[in-house]
Amino acid sequence: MTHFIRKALLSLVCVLFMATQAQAGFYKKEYKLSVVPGLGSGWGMSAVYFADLVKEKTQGRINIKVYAGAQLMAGKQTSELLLLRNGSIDFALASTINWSPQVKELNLTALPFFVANNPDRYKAMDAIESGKAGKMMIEAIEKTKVKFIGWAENGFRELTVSKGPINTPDDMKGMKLRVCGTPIFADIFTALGANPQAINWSEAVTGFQQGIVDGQENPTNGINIPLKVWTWHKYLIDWHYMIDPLLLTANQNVWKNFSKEDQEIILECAALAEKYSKALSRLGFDDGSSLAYLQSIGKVPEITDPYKVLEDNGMSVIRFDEQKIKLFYDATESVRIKWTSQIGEDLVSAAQADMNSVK
Ligand code: X2X
Repeated sequence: MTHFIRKALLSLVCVLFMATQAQAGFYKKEYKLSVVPGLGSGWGMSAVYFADLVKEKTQGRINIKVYAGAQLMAGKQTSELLLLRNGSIDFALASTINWSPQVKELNLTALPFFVANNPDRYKAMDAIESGKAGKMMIEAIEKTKVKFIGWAENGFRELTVSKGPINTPDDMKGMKLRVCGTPIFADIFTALGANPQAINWSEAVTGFQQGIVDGQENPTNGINIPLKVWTWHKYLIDWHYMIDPLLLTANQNVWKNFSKEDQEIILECAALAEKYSKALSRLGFDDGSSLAYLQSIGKVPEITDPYKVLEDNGMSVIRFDEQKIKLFYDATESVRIKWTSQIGEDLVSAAQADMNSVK
């Protein structure tokens, strides 16, 4: 009898154990989070911030390690989505730019002079993400069977060049510019008369060192400053021609294996990471709210005045006024038309409506 009870109890314990596991799944010792640039970039810092928060708030149950420098995809940044889908990568803090070859909707914010063509470019970006257009983008991402967890930000992309200044599209004639291997970039820079060169980020710096290209475009706080871009380029064209939102995402099976409670915690951490990431990206370019936020969480970075740092390091910053923007806007009209039909008229109109609602 005792033997029978003991056996029954043992079975019961086994069943209960299996039930909890079925609900929550087995957790891996380490989850790999992919990031294309280095750990010193705003992007890398945001990824580490997120991973640290998750570890702390799950009391170590979920241990995410950030793999920077595109190392999980051997440098080939446009294969990140595929690797996340097939489970080689567990999490990604990914750029729309690197996924847009596969998810056409993600070209939306790469439409030239589209988001920044608003009185407050940051408000316009936030309105898209929290509006109808953002919802449509998330649906497009989740159709590829990855879990969308939250937004973050690489930033508005500014041009840096070794030869300058650039004031009109004519000044860009024949310039060799490094771009990522995503088709809309080739179209934009070809329309402006330049000579775009598709080079993975992992090889781009060598290209700058060797002078293979005359310039490149990337966000100032997130990439250009940490990279010390002034080492090779003397001009920064502050034109905000497009913005690069980041997508915090997870492999679908990895996500499903987490308990409901842990999923909630991850989403909370993602919301905090979004605030941190946006503040890093916008610091020195907005009305001061990014600085105030970073102060409130005790994470003010060393550099708070990006224009001063660029100039102190010998760069000429060419700020584009409305008149100059108009020249570049007109020169890229054909790109907006072509890519609006690729992205989908409905999505582009939804984004326009979202942005208009905060004008
Ligand atoms: O390749 C780039 O320029 C970078 C680092 O910004 C992205 O991955 C989109």
